[in-house]
Amino acid sequence: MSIKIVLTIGGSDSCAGAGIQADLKTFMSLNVYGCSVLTCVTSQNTTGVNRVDPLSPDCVGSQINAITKDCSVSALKTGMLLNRDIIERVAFELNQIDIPKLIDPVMVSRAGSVLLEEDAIDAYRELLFPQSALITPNIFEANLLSGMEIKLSKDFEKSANILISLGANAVLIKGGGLEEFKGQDFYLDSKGTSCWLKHKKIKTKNTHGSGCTLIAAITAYRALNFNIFDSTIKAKAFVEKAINNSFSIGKGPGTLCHMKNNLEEH
Ligand code: PXL
Repeated sequence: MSIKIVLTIGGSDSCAGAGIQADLKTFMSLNVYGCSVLTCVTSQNTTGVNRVDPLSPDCVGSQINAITKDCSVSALKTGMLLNRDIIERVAFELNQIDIPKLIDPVMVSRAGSVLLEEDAIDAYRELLFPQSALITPNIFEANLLSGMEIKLSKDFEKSANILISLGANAVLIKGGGLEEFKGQDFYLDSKGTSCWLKHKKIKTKNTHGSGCTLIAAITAYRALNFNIFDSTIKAKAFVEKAINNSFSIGKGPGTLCHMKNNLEEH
């Protein structure tokens, strides 16, 4: 059997709704084989993040080397990179690999947890955006990266243009963090294709991990040879189904359903 291999580089989420765990579940559901490089370990549950422990940049670099020297990876994504030293090392390693690289500039979760040290924002712009096939900031991350605040729907395009001018090949700004833009994401690429991708507002609190799941699904479809735009559209449909089937696992917001059988039944 031949199967496409993808790689995720990011943090562990102990409640497994986001981070590396969400990525691996998404990859499996979409029939690609996921390898994983850990950058940090978060101690979190559905009520919040209690603690974050980083791995050393050498450890992160060594994991990337181990995989890329052996396996033929078709596409990769980055998630929580936590600090400047890790971003620098990841950027250095990724510069040697010529495959589609999808960058989720994880800084703040929807629930408001800070997931990136403050002095690391520039490193995203300088080192990772120029190598990216796609970046997928949420509204709060787009605001920090572009230096302007998105308030109205016309601001998405302005912000996306700034992010493209910083070197990203394509940008998807995820609206879900603000109630009025739930289910609405704005896409722009360096060739000028732009479009709103919308799905119905789904009334649920169980959306933990939707950003990770979305870019993991885009990465999986890209590895399956769809272009970035088509991969994004297909991934949106996957996430909509995964949110429609979401469930509670603790006292706080629950998680998307990544289980293939349940998604197919819906
Ligand atoms: O959703 C962003 C994200 C990424 N990675 C990890 C996370 C989260 C959000 O909670 O915990 C490990």
